Amino acid sequence: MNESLDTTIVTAGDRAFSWGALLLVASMRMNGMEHPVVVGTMDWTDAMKKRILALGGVTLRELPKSRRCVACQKPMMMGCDDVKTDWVCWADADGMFVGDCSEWLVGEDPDEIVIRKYDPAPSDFTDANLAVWKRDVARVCGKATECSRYETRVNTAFIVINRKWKDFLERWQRQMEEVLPLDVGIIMRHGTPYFQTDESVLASVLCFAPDVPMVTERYKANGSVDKSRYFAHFAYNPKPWQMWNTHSIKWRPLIMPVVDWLVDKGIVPSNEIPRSLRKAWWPLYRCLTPAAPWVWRAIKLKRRLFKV
Ligand SMILES: [Mn+2]
Repeated sequence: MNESLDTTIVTAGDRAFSWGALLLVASMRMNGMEHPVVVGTMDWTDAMKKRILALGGVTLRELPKSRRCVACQKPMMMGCDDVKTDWVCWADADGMFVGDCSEWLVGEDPDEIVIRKYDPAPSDFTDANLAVWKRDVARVCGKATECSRYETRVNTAFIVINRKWKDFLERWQRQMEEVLPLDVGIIMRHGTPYFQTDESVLASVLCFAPDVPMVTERYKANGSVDKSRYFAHFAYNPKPWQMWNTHSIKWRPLIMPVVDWLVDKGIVPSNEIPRSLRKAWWPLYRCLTPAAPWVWRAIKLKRRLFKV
């Protein structure tokens, strides 16, 4: 196994994702992954900052105030000065490491970017959208390749890249600033050219920009070579620390040991665990899973309307 610590894990989240980031970093430490971690925070409580710092080897960096979703800060965070190692690994705060994943945190080839390609290509990977990507890449980067390098796009929940690609990270950041609206949320309208925001823009750059790293053909962090060591990504809302949905309940047996570990280590008192992660509340949350997306949307709407 590759025991190299020459990589920094970078993640970020607003207050709503602070519990996700805590679980992510706790899953590393619990599995013996001692790599340095940089966490971008936005409006976190002091208690959450204290908890994540207690895991050791963690640097916090306040994210710039922006109306764009936190995901649009990924390349800036990966390229920031707090990262001192030759490699950097982005891991979404709505994800967790299962087992010791040290081996997947460094690339095999510095010229490659380790990132998962969708297979099959998502429905927004259309000729019309590709034409917009190519036009925008040419406008911002000065030129674009004639044809797309790939026949699908990438997923940005987990990325490993060598820091020699700092200019490329800056180009991804600049491209987002140029093509995404100033107040963009986590996704845009379905079918639009940049529907998946940071993910769509990275795909446009990888497909058409000059001088970019090649996407690896050997993505392993999804358990493809070892089913016991992988990065689990909790797609779909609500997230496990909010409510359980029909997709996420399969992750519960993996998440609960991390919660127990945080309590055992004295990092979080058991009465401060979010209700969805407390065993006593499980029967209720389990009943709610089919309705979770709607219940969660209603709670969020109520919060927005009444500012509670
Ligand atoms: Mn995510």
